[in-house]
Amino acid sequence: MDIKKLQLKRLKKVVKKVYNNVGHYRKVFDERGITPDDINTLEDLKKLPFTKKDDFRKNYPYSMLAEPVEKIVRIHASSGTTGKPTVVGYTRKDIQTWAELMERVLRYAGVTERDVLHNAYGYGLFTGGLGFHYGAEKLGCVTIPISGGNTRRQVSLMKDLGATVLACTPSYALHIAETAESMGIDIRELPLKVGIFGAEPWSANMRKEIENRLGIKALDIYGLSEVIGPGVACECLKQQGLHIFEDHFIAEIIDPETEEVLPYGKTGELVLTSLTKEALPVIRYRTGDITRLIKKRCECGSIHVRMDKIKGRTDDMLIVRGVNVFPSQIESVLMEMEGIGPHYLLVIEKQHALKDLELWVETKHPVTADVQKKLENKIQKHVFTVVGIRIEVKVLKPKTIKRSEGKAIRVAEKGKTAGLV
Ligand code: DLL
Repeated sequence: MDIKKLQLKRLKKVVKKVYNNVGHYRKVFDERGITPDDINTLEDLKKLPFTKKDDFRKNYPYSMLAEPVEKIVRIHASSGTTGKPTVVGYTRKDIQTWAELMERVLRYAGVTERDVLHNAYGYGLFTGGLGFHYGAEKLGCVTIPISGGNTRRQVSLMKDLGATVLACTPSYALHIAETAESMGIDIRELPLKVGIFGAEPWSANMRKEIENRLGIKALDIYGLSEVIGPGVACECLKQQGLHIFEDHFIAEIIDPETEEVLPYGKTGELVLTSLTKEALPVIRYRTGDITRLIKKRCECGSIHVRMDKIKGRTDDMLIVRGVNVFPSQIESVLMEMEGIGPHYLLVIEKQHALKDLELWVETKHPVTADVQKKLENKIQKHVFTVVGIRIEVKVLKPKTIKRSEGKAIRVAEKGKTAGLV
């Protein structure tokens, strides 16, 4: 069936389901005077209200579920740095759908039953570990459920068990590379060939750094707990953007201020509607992630539309003297500089009414005070040229900034950096 026809059929079904089963959707649809009968074309999606993270908070923990508890077989939750976490539920069929999507991700990366997958995403309430695990078992490769942490042991096991695929956050991939170097192990000599990295923003230059240090092809994977977990979109071996699996999700890009839907190619906030989820369908979920859709078909032959690498989250965007800056832009600048390590921290004076921003970054090798001063000036100039803002730069000794085992912390408030360096 044509993908658009399939999407419409599934959209009608899911809209009916949430209207009948979820108090929140019934209420917000009623407020707009919309019923499921108003959805007759894909364009009609625009009539439906957006869903926000706050709706999950208000309906904590179970009221967004469209199935009774006896149909739920699994719960996950997003970390939620502020307030309550977002709780998400899955039916048995949802777990199967998710495993199919994750198997697809692995196939896009060229993984086969002969591969050995070292899965260093965290197992537990976070969707990364188990999401990859079920997809890998479905595909039939050897799955190593190592989870995050104890990095020296990770390196030894990767070597001993002959890992060919690495799955973890991009920042943890770098930590693994660094740990291997300190153990005198050249990871590029190992059979490892591909990495599937996501759960946090990472720049194109970070990709180069990871590929060089690990001697692999590094692919991007995207997803979020509210929508299913990892497996919403991923790169193929062409590395030209992430394919959004359109048989299961409809993607829109909106202007985050006006909420107007933007055309293909325009950058804005990604909005996702799930088409096949049973326990927790989401209608027009505002992800907070900034990207754009690419209309042109990919050379790989996939029918699924692509999006650019995520630039950052709307709530991570810093406004420095009127200029909008995403941490990934600063990261990109740093990665191009000789002698500077890929580990950094942006230290802000105050979250709101932002005035001052400091960039803390490490050198790769120990340097003299003189070289350190020169580097600070050089980085400051470079950031100014590329990003357009003048910021304070503090060059630190190698291995001062805390390494991440999951999602890296890139922004911290001044006075609250204890434990981060
Ligand atoms: O991070 C799911 C996941 C696990 C994705 C493993 C990929 C790999 P949450 O913890 O709910 O779920 O966080 C979702 O993480 O809204 C983005 O802001 C960010 N994110 C996820 N993947 C990427 C990516 C998982 N490839 C939030 N690039 C999302 C940039 C990403 N940001």
